Amino acid sequence: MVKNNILNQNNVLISLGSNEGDREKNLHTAIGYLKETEALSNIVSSSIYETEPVGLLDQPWFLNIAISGISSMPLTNLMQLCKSIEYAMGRKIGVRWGQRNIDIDILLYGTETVHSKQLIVPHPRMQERRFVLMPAAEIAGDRIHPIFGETINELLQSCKDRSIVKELISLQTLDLK
Ligand code: PH2
Ligand code: MG
Ligand code: MG
Repeated sequence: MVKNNILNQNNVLISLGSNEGDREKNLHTAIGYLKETEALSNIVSSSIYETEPVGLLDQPWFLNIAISGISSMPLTNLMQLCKSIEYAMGRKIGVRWGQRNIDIDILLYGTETVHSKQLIVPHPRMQERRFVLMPAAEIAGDRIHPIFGETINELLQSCKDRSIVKELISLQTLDLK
């Protein structure tokens, strides 16, 4: 297998969302866990956006954020870690696309593409969702989607989703320490 580089460090792009409880605190807590476990280093985060629910409309508005970082953790382990953070934060198994206190989705993992029963990377619906692409474009607009061969900025430009996504807490004022 050809590794991305000799240290096998991968540039990871993650989307987080919350529409239950203290939404902002939930995002901070989840990012804190990712830092603490050293799953990700060199974390860069987007602003926090308040977003209209997509898929299942009758639920509270979300806060969404995107973060990028470097990870030397294999993709499946990182996915398991994201799931265990959701579990540790008390996420309940609810309806698909329904209300949740925290959702952590891996969008991109280096240039890897995986399509298994447990995991699909790149995230299969990222190109259809403004609430994913807007925050992601803020920190990784030039990153190329390994399947579509287009940048995040280009995907955002051609995205037909017109649901509302508004910047709530700008990167400048966001304190993610
Ligand atoms: N997540 C979903 C379904 N719908 N809508 C918004 N605005 N933000 C989300 O994070 C979101 C959603 C399923 O993961
Ligand atoms: Mg999701
Ligand atoms: Mg998810």
